[in-house]
Amino acid sequence: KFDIKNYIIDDETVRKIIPKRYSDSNKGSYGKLLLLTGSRGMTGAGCLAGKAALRSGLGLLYLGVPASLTNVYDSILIESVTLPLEDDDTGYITKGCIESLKEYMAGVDVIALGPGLSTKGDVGDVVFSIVENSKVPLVIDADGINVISKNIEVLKKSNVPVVLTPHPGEMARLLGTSPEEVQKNRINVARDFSRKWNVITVLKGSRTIVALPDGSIYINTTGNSGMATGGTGDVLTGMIASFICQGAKVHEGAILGVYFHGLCGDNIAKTKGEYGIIAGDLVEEIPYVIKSRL
Ligand code: NPW
Ligand code: AMP
Ligand code: MG
Repeated sequence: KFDIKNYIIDDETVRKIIPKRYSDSNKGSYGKLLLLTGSRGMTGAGCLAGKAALRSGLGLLYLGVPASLTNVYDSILIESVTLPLEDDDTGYITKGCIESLKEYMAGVDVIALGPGLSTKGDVGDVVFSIVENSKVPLVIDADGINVISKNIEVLKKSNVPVVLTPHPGEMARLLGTSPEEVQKNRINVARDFSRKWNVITVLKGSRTIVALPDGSIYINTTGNSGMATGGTGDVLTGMIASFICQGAKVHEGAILGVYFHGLCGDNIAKTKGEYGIIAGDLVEEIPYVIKSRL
């Protein structure tokens, strides 16, 4: 068979697909993102993802978060609009929020979900409802992936492009295998998963792979071991969603996200080295790496 297409993601790839900005534009021109995130003890994930989306050029950020935790987001993410979701009063969303979510979902261009959500209580029901009902592209990470692992057939009920961003541990949960098995055969694992479930798979790790449903594979060339630290994946989720919101094709949003995310890590490593990078450093580096490739 000669239909296998593997590509490298490098400077040349991304320069052609960075969404343009126009002088005659406004915040609506650069998209509205709904980020469903957060649970007790994991508010940082959404703050990182949300800030990364804004630093990547997003027009408007809406944070769907457990009602009892909104204070955290209101004080940390002062540029975003907080949408309180019905919760159990201890910081875990409940099924009751599905109705209000439907209203919020109607007004946005992309929905990102999963960072810091937890898998407790009704999170699964809420995530499945979004997968089944969304009319806009979805970027699903972390606990969004973890609950889908328990009911993977739900992916067939989606009517929109879906990007899944598993790390090898999450990919193993999706497949019912071990991270070691995933790592042994990263390209084929990602390719088979994308073909079977008709999704764009971003299999993270050293040399992140972006796999498309048609079998194409894009291999990233940026990034380093300094990025192996808590919260860096949450930053990537925000970046990918942001580029799609700004008008990139869905798979191009994934390619732009992984490339610039890794480039943030590489730039920072030039001064700080690979030991002391933290996820928030990546967020602050985003504007500079984009500017460097325009
Ligand atoms: P190990 O430990 O190496 O044996 P989980 P999580 C494996 C939120 N966060 N290669 C790993 O295996 C996230 O958004 C919140 C091989 C382990 O078994 C999620 O909602 C933060 N194996 C939630 O926490 C900051 C690998 O996967 C498992 C691997 C849980 O997400 C932190 C670990 O993954 C965090 O982002 C690799 N490259 N990578 C906040 N500030 O609010 C991972 N594994 O159990 O899914 O836990 O990724 O921390
Ligand atoms: P997560 O595990 O969800 O927080 O995601 C970790 C992020 O850091 C992903 O984007 C990985 O690709 C990246 N990352 C982690 N370790 C490395 C590494 N050794 N080399 C390059 N990138 C890495
Ligand atoms: Mg993660």
